[in-house]
Amino acid sequence: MRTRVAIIGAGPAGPLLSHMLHLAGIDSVVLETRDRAYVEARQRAGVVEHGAAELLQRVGLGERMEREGIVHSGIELRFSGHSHRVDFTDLCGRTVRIWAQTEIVKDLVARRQADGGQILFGAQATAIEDAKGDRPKVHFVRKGSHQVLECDYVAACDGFHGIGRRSLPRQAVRTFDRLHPFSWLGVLADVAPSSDELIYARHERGFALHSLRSEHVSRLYLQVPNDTDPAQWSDERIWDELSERMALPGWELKQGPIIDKSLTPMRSFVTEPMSHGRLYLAGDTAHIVPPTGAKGLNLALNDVSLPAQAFIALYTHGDHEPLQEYSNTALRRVWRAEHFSAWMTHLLHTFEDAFENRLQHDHLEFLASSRAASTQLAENYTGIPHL
Ligand code: RFL
Ligand code: PHB
Repeated sequence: MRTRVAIIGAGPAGPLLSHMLHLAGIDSVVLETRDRAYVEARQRAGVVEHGAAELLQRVGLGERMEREGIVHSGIELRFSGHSHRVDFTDLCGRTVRIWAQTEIVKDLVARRQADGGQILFGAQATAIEDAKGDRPKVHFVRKGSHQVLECDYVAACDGFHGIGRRSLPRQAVRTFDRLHPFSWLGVLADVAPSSDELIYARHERGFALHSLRSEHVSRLYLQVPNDTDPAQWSDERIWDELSERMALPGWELKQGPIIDKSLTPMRSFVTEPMSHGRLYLAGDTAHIVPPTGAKGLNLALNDVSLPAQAFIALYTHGDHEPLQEYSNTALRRVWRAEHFSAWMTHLLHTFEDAFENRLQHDHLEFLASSRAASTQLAENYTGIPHL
């Protein structure tokens, strides 16, 4: 089997790259270890920033998002019984969209299949051979048989636990890693959202987030200790804790059946550089952010738009430079998102340290009173263009 670009992983990053290459007439094959139903149902992100929404529209994948997604022009911060709205439109002229990652993946997979693209589900990449040579190969196992995909380039979009990052020689990379001392217990609930906008709440019992998936489905998160077993959290306990952490006079959290429950560790992680020879890393395989800043999906989409343009420059104009510059260009946006995500995480979660908690409170008061401080949050949350 042979293709120009071998892509590992069909999260949002891999199929978007394959689609963008297809628009320029460049052939690719996507290998995905899971089946189609699994990747289309995996509950994850829900916020699409301004530039990422524009990117999806530009490549013809924005139609359902435009029709069914919800435009949000601000978020609410809750702390010490106060509420402060950060008005994105007023502060920086941009908005975000509530549009689930599951829907983006569904549209991408359907579009690749309609265009005759190859996404091989149930195909687990096991090794990347000769990334430094002219003819790299990806070894994979499908239906019990070992196969080889020969290619010009490999794009590893295989998430944090994939083989892409681990295929870079240890001496060629530097990694930056921080595991935060808490996790998120996330639930999906069959109940109309209790607020029109996202609520980020800091409470002495811990952080809580109110998000949504549609007019009928709410998505909520609670800060919990790292070793939490979601099975120990009954639906009643979850609703009680959410209500207490988000409490505001005159406001009530609507409750309903919980249809999904999961635990997400909070990690910050970056690999430098994001390429080695003919192997390019994109998305969660190269970097992880804690979800407080809603940046992971957006970084993954932005990452792949760079190699897509770089492969197009190479195959259509023989221009190697954008591909050579990929890692440096991508890392600028990655580090901005890392800083913002760590900062939001720090601002809103409860720590053991009393001094730290007192500083957070002061910072939240400052955000609520300073337009400049709120503007930097709005700029980063909606996504800084041209970074
Ligand atoms: P993915 O989505 O992990 O996809 C990688 C794919 O690669 C496959 N794979 C392999 N395939 C073949 N061979 C192998 N050896 C393979 N190893 C792995 C996997 O099966 C999988 O299908 O990575 P990608 O494409 O880089 O996308 C990254 C995003 O999924 C992630 O950053 C976001 O979901 C993060 N995130 C959020 N991001 C936002 O921008 N906004 C948000 O609101 C937001 N909320 C979240 C989040 C992530 C969360 N969790 C569960 C981690 C909320 C949560 C709770
Ligand atoms: C979500 O809707 O899943 C979501 C929203 C905002 C975040 C993280 C997750 O910061």
